[in-house]
Amino acid sequence: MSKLRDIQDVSIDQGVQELLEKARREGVDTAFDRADQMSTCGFGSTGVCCRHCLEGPCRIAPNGKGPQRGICGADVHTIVARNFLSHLTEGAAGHAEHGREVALTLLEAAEGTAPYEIKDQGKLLKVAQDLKIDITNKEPKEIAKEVALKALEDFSKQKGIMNWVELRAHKDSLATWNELGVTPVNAHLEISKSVARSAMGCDADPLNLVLGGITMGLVDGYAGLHLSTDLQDILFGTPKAVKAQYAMGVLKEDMINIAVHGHVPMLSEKVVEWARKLNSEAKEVGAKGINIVGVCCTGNELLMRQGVSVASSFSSQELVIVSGVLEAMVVDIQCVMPGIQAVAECYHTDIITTLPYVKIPGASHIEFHPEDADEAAQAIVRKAIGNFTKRDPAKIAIPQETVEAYAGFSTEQVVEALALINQEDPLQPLIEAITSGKIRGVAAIVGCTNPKEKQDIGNVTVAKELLKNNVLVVATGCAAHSLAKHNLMNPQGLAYCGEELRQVLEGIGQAAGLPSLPPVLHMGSCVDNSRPADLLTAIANKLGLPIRSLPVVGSCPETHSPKALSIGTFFIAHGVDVHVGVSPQVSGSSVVTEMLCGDKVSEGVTAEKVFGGKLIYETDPVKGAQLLLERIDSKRAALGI
Ligand code: CUV
Ligand code: SF4
Repeated sequence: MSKLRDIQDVSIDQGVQELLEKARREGVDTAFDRADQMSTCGFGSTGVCCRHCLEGPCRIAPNGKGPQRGICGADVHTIVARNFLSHLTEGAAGHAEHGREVALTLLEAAEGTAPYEIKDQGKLLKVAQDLKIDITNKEPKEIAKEVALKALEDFSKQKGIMNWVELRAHKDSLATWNELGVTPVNAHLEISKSVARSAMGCDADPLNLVLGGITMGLVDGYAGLHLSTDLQDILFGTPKAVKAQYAMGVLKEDMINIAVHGHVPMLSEKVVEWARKLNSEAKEVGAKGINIVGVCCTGNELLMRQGVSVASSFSSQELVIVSGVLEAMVVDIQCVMPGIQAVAECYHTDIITTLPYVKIPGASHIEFHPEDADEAAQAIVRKAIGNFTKRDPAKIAIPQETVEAYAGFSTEQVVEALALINQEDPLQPLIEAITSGKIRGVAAIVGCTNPKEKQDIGNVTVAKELLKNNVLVVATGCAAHSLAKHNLMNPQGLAYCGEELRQVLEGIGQAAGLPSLPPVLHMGSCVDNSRPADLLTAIANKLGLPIRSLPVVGSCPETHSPKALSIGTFFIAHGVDVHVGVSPQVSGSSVVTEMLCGDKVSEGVTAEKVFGGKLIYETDPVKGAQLLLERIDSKRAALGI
């Protein structure tokens, strides 16, 4: 067995370190330790292994020493491009399914068959108007139904372009995509086409395959991110500034702890609602009440709208169970490690899966459908209550630390805060700060944590480097967990900001009656990457510039998920440079690497030439931040600011 990393090399979060130590002591296997025992495959990690048909698997030997084509004759560039496209397709499919589930729920809520309200009627009207739906003399439910049907067209129409692309895309970006023929018609059609073209004997042209990948990025961005955010805001409310706690210390010994984990808020919102309603039943079994804690993007969703505290990001999800005080972990889709069940079996915790197409052997299954959401959520909460007395006192250990974080920065909330400075023209103070150089640029730090990596260090280091250089930082996903836990979402983190950025944050905060805005603005879950995109589109429109010319960048320092690649591609298609700190598994092909990462003077077609933004792969977070700063500066120089 390979040697396990020292605890200090696994995470910079002390609570995670404590729980990992406990897990090792108790003989519990976790992703961090499995990562140490897994040897990385040199073929797979460079993208040169093809499993697209049963003639293979075929793999291309590096340095020309061995076969240079698969049995079908596919060369390394075809194989790498096809594998890259498959990753993007998987990512886009995950977010598109998320969008479709929310659209169906909105429809059922509008028709009165699912127990959800329309919490944000203002947003409903806004989205309806943007979709050019006639709203005169119509009840909110009628309008919601029409909006939901428009959304579902994005999974069915056979001609034209997706409604949500038309609704949300910047016109210059759209013109580029139309010219290239990459604009999606409907999400399902494009995903299906993408799977079909990656099969043996179909698309073999690396450039064409990469362009297919751009379509997947757009499917992800519009049918996934934008559509989900818009409809979730309508159903559950548009986030407003909130204050909550982060880190493992949010677990409470005297309460029934339920972790909600996954992505789609239909389930988690109901669990929170029923946890409140069934609080008295918790007291009957001797607990003080019910404590809901968030994990992964469900954590972000609940934090943003309900102020629910957040226990863990992706890579440490199993360790929440190791605390010995978790009565249940209820999950829906995506980023749910199958390993949680084996860990749960060492404690009293119940893993509860909820969707017919996401099950884990050994876990309990309480099926969740929007129509009977109330019944399912009650059953889930009661199951957790029933577990409270089964705890083993000898196995309880909750890390002490919690960290305060401000979150809830939807685009609407940001604009509202800015309007306190300039009511007529809310974006003006932000634009003025950027043009004057007080804010050097804007960066979105997004994506995951990865058990192979030292948890939080990449996300936090990139953020601190950028803040120090007066870059305004927004965050989503598990990257937001990292930044919050390390004080970058509360006033303590102002110490990491450059002087000029700090003045801007204090100026805006004070107009809103706060000492300051936090150094990093938490914009939500992964699908909420639509929010920074919306903000960019608004700024670009206001300036009459394409998004590609703005000094903005994205960074995904610790990703594990193909979803992060498809979101990154969505941003690159807008001309935004995207840094990744984990290998995107394309280095086996010089041609594909050049298309994604090459620059203007490269031979052949590159993302930078076509879109104005590229992929930057750099494992060292300090260097990664440096490369992003260079890109910000060159875009500023081109604008003459
Ligand atoms: Ni969608 S995709 S690990 S939960 S951010 Fe977290 Fe976020 Fe990555 Fe998964
Ligand atoms: Fe091999 Fe070609 Fe089949 Fe891939 S598609 S496994 S390269 S024969």
